[in-house]
This record gives sequence, C-alpha cells and structure tokens, in this order.
Amino acid sequence: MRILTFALALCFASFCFTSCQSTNENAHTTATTTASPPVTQELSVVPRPQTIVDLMKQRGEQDEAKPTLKVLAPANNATINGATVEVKLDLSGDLKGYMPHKDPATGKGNHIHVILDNQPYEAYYELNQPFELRNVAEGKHTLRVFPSRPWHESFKNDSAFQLVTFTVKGGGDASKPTTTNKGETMASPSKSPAASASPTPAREGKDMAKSNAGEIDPAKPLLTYSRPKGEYAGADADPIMIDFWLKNAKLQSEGGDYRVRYTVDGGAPQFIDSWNPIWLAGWMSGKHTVKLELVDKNGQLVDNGGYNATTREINVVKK
Ligand SMILES: [Cu+2]
Repeated sequence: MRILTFALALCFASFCFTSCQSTNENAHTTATTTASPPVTQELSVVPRPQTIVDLMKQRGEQDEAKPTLKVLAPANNATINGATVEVKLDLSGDLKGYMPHKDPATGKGNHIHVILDNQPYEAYYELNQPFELRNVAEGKHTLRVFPSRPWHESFKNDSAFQLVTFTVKGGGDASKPTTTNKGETMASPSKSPAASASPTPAREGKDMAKSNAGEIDPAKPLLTYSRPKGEYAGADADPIMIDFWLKNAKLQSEGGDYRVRYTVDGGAPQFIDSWNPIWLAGWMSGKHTVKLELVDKNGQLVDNGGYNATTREINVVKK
C-alpha cells in the first residue's frame, strides 16, 4: 500500500512536472507572440536615389546653377491693403539653363518654394505672372523664397534665398477674397474651366492658413524647414528627403558651431552636420511627424522667432 501510494505520488509529481513545464512553454510562446508586434519603424540614411542621380544627368548643368532670386513684391517693409498679397520674383544669376516651369504632362518641374511666416512652402512655377497669397491675416508677416528642383531639393548658394517682411492691413478671414480657386486647389491655366474663356489665365496662388510673422532677426542664424511636406505615396515614399535652408549659420563639418537636429515621431534625435539633403529609408505607412531644429554645439536650441524649431506632419502611403 505504501509502495503504491509512493508510486502514485511519484507519478503525480512527474505528471505535474511535465504539465507545468508544458504550461510554461505555452505561456512563454504566448508571451513572445504578444511582445513581438508591432514592428517598429527603423529609419536609415541612404544615398541619393538612383532615379534622381539619373535625372540629374539628363538635366545637364542646371543643377550646378547659382541662381539669384530677388523679391520684387511685396517690397521689404511694405504695407499691403487687403488680404491678397501678390508675390513677384526676379530670377537671374548663373542659371545654366535652370528655369522654373511645370511640365503639363508630368505636373513636375523646377519651382520656387514660397514660405509665408513659418507655414509649409507653396510651389511657384511660372514667374512671368505673380503668385497670389490669398486670405492673408492682418498683421506682420515674413516671406521666404528659394529655387528648388523637381524633386524639391533647394539651391543653396547665398543669393538663392531671400527674406522680406511686410504688413497686411484689412486682411484675414473677415475680408476673405472672392477667389474662384479656394482650398487646396492651385490655380492652374490648364485645369481651370474658366481659363479657356478668360483672356487672362488664372494665376497661381493659394489660400493661406492664418498666421503672423515670428519675431525674427534676419541677421541671426535662421533655419528654414523645406522638406518633407504633405503626402508621399508609392516609390516616392521610400526614401524620403529632408532638406532645409540655412542662413547665417555654418554646420560643424563646415567649420561652424551649429548642428541641425531632426526627430521623427518624437523618437531619438539625430544630427545633420553638413548642409546637404539626406534621404531616410524605412518609413511605415501612416502619419509621421518630422521636427527640424537648429542647435548649438551644446545641443541648445538657437531660437529665432520660433522658426528654428519646426514640426511638420507627413502622410506616408506605401503600396
Ligand atoms: Cu518643391
């Protein structure tokens, strides 16, 4: 009887051991399965995409241009009556064939990045007619402009960048202009139904979000956020370029004290130490934030009216 009890106990213990072990294994497997997703986005800096390298070869010398951009209107320190501000630019200098123009077939081409205050830039293609900033709020504003390539990489010679300050009187929502091109729709001679009937084609322009100028000092270091912006789909979504304009500041690898810090989705900050675009690969579908900041050698933000720390939301649609 005692032997039987012992045997039973042994058997039970053995069963328990095996069963416990298998339970543990199951628990372990389950825990692992639960812990592995979601897959985290790991971005890496990759070389300039081959498609752009090939495009640059086709474009000849123009990517070596040293364009000089001048703001004819609004004049620096001008006061504009009404909510529509006409932007007129003059492009000169060593252009090597560079000229802004939208190819109607592809919808792409060289263009100027036009930035009201610290809003996302607008693309301006045909310089022979003004670009209209519509529904501009009353008060003080800055306008920043610089030439860009079809893939939105900016020209970085000193005379390419211009900044003017102006004031709008009687602007804003209350006096919203009667424009036929509202919201996201860019005025385009080829797309506007009125264009064929009208002797003067519709101007390029955009309804602007409400904003005013930051208290910026144009003589101090200024970082201008340019790209990324908006929606990226398919092949354009990977890699994605970060590009910016720097005024009155040299980065560390160019003999200066400054660094550009970028942060994606609030993650670990990374640094750019030479003034060139970078391409980041590994984006997951969905919305992302990209923050660009100008910092000193101690990692402290170098403020200039709030423009030197800018966060944009982009949307990545991978197929
Ligand atoms: Cu662009």
